[in-house]
Amino acid sequence: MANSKQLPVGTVAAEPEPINLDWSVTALVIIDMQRDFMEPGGFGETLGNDVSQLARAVKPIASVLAAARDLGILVVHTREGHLPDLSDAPPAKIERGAPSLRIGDPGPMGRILIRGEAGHDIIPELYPLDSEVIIDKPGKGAFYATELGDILQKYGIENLLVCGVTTEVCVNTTVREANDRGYRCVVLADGCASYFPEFHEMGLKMIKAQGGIFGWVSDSAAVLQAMTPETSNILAAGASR
Ligand code: C5J
Repeated sequence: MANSKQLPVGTVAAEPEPINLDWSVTALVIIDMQRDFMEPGGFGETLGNDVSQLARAVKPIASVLAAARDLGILVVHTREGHLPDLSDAPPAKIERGAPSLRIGDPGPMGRILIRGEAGHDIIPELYPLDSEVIIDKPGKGAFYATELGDILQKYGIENLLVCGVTTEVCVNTTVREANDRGYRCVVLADGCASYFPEFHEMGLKMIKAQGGIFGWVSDSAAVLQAMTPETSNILAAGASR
């Protein structure tokens, strides 16, 4: 079941080169914009991180999300987290390090990184519509132990616009999984963030290096321009595909 609407093709300015995206077969994938990563008292902060580093990604994602909704492209939100009985959380993940609270412990937003708790929810600014896909994932990659691959196949998706947190962990892992499955991934630089700015930079460099070994890197302004029918060029010279 491909997108029932015939949508235009847009040329996205990106590195290492521009890319033409047929919006009918493109999905916006927003990774883990959850309170547990974004707000004080959640999983991210228990690991000793400065969660304020991630706020910069919210506005760029919100603008692309609004445009994607207007255009009618498939929107997928992911959430990292575990079942209340922790049966899907490997001991190796729970036990490592010396966090102030471990996965499953009670915190100010409910149990840390547990499905159904307030901290596991997506931040209000990017809250999913009922019609949008939500993928609950136990790992860092959105394909591991989830139905994401089946859903993308059902909709005939070939390209992913990827954003969210954190750049070098769940965004990078998902892009690598998607690349191996044959998807063209375009990562929004300003729609991603890390607790470590240097990891953000390197995480993006790793994706676009070597002729785009894992995918393309663009930004919200370029994607918004390519989503606007009046300004998007169909199959512009120099763009791949
Ligand atoms: C992390 C994520 N950083 N969503 N998760 O543990 O990147």
